[in-house]
Amino acid sequence: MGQTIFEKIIRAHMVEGECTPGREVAIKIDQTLTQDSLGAMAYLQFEAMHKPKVETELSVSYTDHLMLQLGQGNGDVHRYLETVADKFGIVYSKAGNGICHQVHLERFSKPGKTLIGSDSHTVTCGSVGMAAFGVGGLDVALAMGGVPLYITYPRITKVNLTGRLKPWSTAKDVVLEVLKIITTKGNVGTIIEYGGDALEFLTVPQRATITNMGAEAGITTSIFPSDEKTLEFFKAQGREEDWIPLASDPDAVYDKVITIHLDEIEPNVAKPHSPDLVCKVKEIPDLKVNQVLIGSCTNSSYQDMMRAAAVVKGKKINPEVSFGINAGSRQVMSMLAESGALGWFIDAGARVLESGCGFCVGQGQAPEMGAVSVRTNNRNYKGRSGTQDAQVYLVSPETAAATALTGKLTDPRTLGMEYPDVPMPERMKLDDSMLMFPTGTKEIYRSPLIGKPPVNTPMPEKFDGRVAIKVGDMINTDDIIPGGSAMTYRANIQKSTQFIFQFVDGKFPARCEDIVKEGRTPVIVAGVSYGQGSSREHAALCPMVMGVRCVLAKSIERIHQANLVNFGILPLLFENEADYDDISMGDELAIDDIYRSALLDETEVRNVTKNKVYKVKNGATPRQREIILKGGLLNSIHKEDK
Ligand code: MIC
Ligand code: SF4
Repeated sequence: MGQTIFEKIIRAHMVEGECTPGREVAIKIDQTLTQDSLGAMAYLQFEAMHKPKVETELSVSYTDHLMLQLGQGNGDVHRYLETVADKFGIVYSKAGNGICHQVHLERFSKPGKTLIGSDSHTVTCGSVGMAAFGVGGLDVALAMGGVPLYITYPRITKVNLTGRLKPWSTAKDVVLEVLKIITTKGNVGTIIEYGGDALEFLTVPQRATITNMGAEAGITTSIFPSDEKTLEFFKAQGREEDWIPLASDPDAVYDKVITIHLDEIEPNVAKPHSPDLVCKVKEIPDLKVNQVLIGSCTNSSYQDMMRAAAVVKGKKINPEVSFGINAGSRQVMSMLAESGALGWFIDAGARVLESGCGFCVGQGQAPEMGAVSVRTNNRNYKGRSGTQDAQVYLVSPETAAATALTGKLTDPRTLGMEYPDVPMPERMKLDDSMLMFPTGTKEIYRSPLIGKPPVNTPMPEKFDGRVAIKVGDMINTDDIIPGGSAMTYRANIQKSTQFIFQFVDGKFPARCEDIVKEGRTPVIVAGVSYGQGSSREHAALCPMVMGVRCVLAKSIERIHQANLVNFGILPLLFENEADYDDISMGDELAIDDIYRSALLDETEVRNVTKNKVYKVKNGATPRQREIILKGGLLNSIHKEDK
């Protein structure tokens, strides 16, 4: 039987296990990346392993999330990251060099290699034929220490892209179509392999927009073949020697096949507050817009920015709109400046923001109360913009630029302009001077903000739980632990816990404290797709510090579930979803003989308050169940230290 691209890469990196959907496979990791909000904790965990150097082919630490530097906190983290990278053989990308996924794609991606990153959008590099995964920081720390990564071998869906995009229809509109079809839930354990005759017209930056938003669908990753278009990209990056061809076998078998005709794609928009609430832009006429922002790791390549610049060139934006741009990397920013396009933006009335995550994660540009904000990034979760009641719509850069001109959500085809032709430049501007290559000479910088990785204890002998919070469906990690100003404290768990469920139920930390005081274990009860969105392990780490030992949900998303396991929290899934309705906040939940029950595929949770018994499935694999009982992976690392 022929092999898919994914299977070829996994087989070439397999350490143990098997390529059968649902079974665990351990793979060697070639490259890792981290960003500054989650990186510090990952490097603290790596330090706890006492390895002299990283054991990967390449590890890069990026500075892109914590860019505002209001007070010394962000600067402290940057300096720690720079010095710890120098010591352990890690490349450090300085603040201003760009967003991790954009820069990694440009400067370090390699077809056929494995990449993990402590950021869910690490999957972006699937666009050049890498097997790229978003994971928790602890998984990155372990991979840097040479430990293989365990993944559950996924089911593979083939998405055939046929035909050709019409002018003004873009890669963003394609991935929004994919999200409309597969939605943000129910995709755990799946990957997408893209193929079809349309690929000969899709450049790597376009493919990267598509793989990037796989994270929103909750798929493990997505991957494109490495072909002539990929080679064109590597030539432009001056890295032709890093390219290899990679394709699936003609008789490769897929779990499912979806076909999307690109000729039929029209400008799309994701409505508040979920990336899968997709309709056509033309279906929302007359929506007055207060803010337009172009940028993020989804849509700020050179071509994206140039097309948007061409739309506003020689015109003025609507006076009632606040318009901002941030290029994905310094490479893009510099080329915009040299081509004159930066001037077109400025003349039109744009605010120029620095290359980084910025508005995408509530680091600046929070709009006014109740504002309508049209953005090119990938997530429009409630409150993520920094304004709880803002209405965020996700669109392509072309639609965003047209909207900035009119002040209303605008289908760019109605502007009556010719579609700006922006081919892939033969050579991008190459300047790696903001990458710091390790010298092994610097002292590691520490400040009180840089804490220690917390350690869990083994599972208590008796599991007497109490429901500390009951949440609904699709609770994302931004709901569990917000972005924005809370991100400054990610290197310090005690401080981070103050923000847990801040906008969902601010009393959660105090309630956990009370439950622990009465000698019980706090339990989180949740609906469908609990923990979707980011890879932030703090969404598991902070509850762990508060004593949580079990999440009981209808379903849990992949990265979050792995993080729960890493920190010794048992992920249990209702066998009968209706049992969820039965449970109330404060109910006493008991699991009998936890050291035996937690090892089973199926077990029971007793609701002592309601005198009911629920059948539950264990979300963890047999290997992971042992880790949970020991109190998580960190605990075992520290045990080995002693
Ligand atoms: C995001 O887009 O939500 C983030 C911020 O990049 C996160 C990482 C984080 O929480 O720091 C992600 O996507 O994993
Ligand atoms: Fe940064 Fe936004 Fe991309 Fe996350 S999604 S890495 S916050 S630009």
